[in-house]
Amino acid sequence: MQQLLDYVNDRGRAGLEQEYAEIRARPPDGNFKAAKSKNNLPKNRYTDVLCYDHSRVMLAELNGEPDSDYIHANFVDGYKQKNAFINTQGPLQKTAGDFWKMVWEQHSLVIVMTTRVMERGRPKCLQYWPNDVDGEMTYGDFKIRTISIESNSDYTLSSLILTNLKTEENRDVSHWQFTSWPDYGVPQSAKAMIEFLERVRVQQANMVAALGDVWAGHPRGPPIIVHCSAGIGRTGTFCTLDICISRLEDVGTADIRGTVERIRSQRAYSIQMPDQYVFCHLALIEYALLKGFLSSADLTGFDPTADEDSD
Ligand code: PTR
Ligand code: PTR
Repeated sequence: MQQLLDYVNDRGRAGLEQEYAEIRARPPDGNFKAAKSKNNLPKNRYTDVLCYDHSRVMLAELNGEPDSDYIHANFVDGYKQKNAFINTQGPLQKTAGDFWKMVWEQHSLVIVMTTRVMERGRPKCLQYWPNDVDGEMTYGDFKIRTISIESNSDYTLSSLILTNLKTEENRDVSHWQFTSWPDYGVPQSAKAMIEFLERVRVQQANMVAALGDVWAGHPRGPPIIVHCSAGIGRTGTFCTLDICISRLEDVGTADIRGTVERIRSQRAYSIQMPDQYVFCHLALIEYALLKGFLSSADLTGFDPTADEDSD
């Protein structure tokens, strides 16, 4: 981990921002054919944020409905785990039925949302789940009921029951909304984000374990769905941190740049702001300190903001 400290110290904030600019300057490496098809254009929240073909999540097609397999969502690998995540945009009124269909078809148990529904007076995401206990909503073939809510200053956890109205089957889904992360920005402190992330992992592990044999061959279970508004900036930052923390726990090293590049190869444009790229470094250092991979003595002379105003 000393390596990460040296890396950040050598570059300073300006150097990391430069590194991010290099990553971002690379053109997307893949096609966006499905996202650009005439039927699908209205299903994209932002016209300038498209969804790769090669990693997209396909919905079971509806007979006679062209392009009904499309949703703005991509599989993203985790640390030594293929398709650990599905990164997606915040559902729109016209895509909320598709969103819940995806949750159902992929057997997802946990949804992570890193945006608020409205930010600075603008809609960022549909209120696609009931935000009151016993509230119910229906989208397409799915009914969603909220059975409990736990709120604190940085995040809200809602326990939901998802019902497939066609088969009348019920499933538990756990919804985790991080509420103190501004779009185009970073959380004020990494602590809350780290706690959030750890609780999300424990939740996924508990839900997978509770299903017993169902996930026997895949002990880490189905993909965790992660979304913000566009599903690239904050979503990409969350996944970067999760992957880097897993690597740190496993082999004690960090590879933030490589992680961001890999995520971007599956979910185009992931990590939207230089600040978010810098945040990944600082948050990982904070995590390393919290968990004893680094001691405060290691931080003597560490000043990532040193180059802040140098150019
Ligand atoms: N067209 C939007 C823009 O003007 O920036 C696209 C966009 C929106 C991109 C939000 C990123 C956004 O952030 P996030 O992925 O964190 O929701
Ligand atoms: N409105 C967004 C922005 O300007 O950041 C839309 C956008 C998103 C534009 C991604 C370009 C993007 O690609 P890249 O991250 O590769 O520059």
